Amino acid sequence: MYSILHLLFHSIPVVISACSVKLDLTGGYFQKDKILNKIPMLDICNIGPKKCVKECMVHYGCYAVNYDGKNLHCELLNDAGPYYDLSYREGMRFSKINGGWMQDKNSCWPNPCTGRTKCETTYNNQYICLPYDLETHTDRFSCGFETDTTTCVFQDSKLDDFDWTRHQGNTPSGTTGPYNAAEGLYYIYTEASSPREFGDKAVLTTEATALQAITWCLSFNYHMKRDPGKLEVFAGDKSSTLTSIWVKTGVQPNQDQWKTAIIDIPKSCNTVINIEGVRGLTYDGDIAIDNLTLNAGACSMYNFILLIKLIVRI
Ligand SMILES: [Ca+2]
Ligand SMILES: [Ca+2]
Ligand SMILES: [Ca+2]
Repeated sequence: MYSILHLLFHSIPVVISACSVKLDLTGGYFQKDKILNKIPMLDICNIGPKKCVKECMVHYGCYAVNYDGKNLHCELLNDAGPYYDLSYREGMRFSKINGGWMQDKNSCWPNPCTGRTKCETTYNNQYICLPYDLETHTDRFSCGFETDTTTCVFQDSKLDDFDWTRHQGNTPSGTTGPYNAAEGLYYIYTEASSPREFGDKAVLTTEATALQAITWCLSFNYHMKRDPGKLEVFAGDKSSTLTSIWVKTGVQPNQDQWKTAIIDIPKSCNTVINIEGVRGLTYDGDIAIDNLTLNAGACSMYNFILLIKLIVRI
C-alpha cells in the first residue's frame, strides 16, 4: 500500500516529449523453460506475459523476467546473469529485458525513476515514482493441537468423507494408532473404525489462508502402524489441480515410532497445500500427525533446526 506521505515525498512530476517506438514482443530474448536461480525482486500474480515485461520496464533495477504461463505468475529479476546461470523448469519463460524489447516511448520509458520505485505515467505525459514494499519472507505457522484445531493454518475440509480427530493417549480399538503425541499431549488422527470404509478421505487444507507467493517448507511428525491406508501431501496453485509431492503408503518401519516429514512446497501465486489421510482395508490403521510447521523459505534453511528438534524429542 502506498501511503499519502510516500506519495508526497516520491512524486516527481516531469514533462517528457513523446516519441513513438513500437513494443516488439517477438524481438526480445524470451527463452522457453528457463529460469534464473535467483530470488526475484518482486512477484506479480495473475497477469499476462506482455504486462509482465512492461512491469519489468517500469520497475527500477529490473533486468529480466520469468513468466509462468500455467499460473499467470510473473517474477521480476534484478539480475539477468550470464546464460550458464540459467536452469530449466517446465512452463517457465525467461527473458532479459534489454536490446530487443521496446515500447512506445513515454514519460516512464526509458525509466527515469531510481531506488526501490515503480514509474507510473500520469496526465500530460508526466510521471511519478511510487515506492513499493520489500517482500518479507518471514511467515511461520505451527500446529501442535494442544488447545484446539481452529487456529491451525490447516483446516479440515468439508469436501471430503470425514474429519481428523483431536486426541490424546492411545486411539480407540486398542493398539490401532499411537500411544502418545509426538509433541505435548495432543495430536490429530484419522479413526479407521466403523463407519469408515476403504478409500475414505480426510483432508486438511490451507485454502482459507492467503499464503505468500514463495517457496515454503512443510514439516510434521506422522504415525502409521499395522494397516493404514495412505498419507499424502498435495500442493499447487489454487486455480489448477494440485500436485502430489509426498506420499507414504501402508505400515512404516518401527511402527510405534513417530516419523518426521520435511517437504519443500514449490512456489505458486496462490499456494494451497492439502494433507490427505486415506483409510486402508481394515479398521486397524489410524493415521496420526502432530507438530506441524509451515515456514517461509526452502527446507534447506530449516533442516538443521528440524533435525535438532527431532533428536531432542527422541
Ligand atoms: Ca501436540
Ligand atoms: Ca473433513
Ligand atoms: Ca482406531
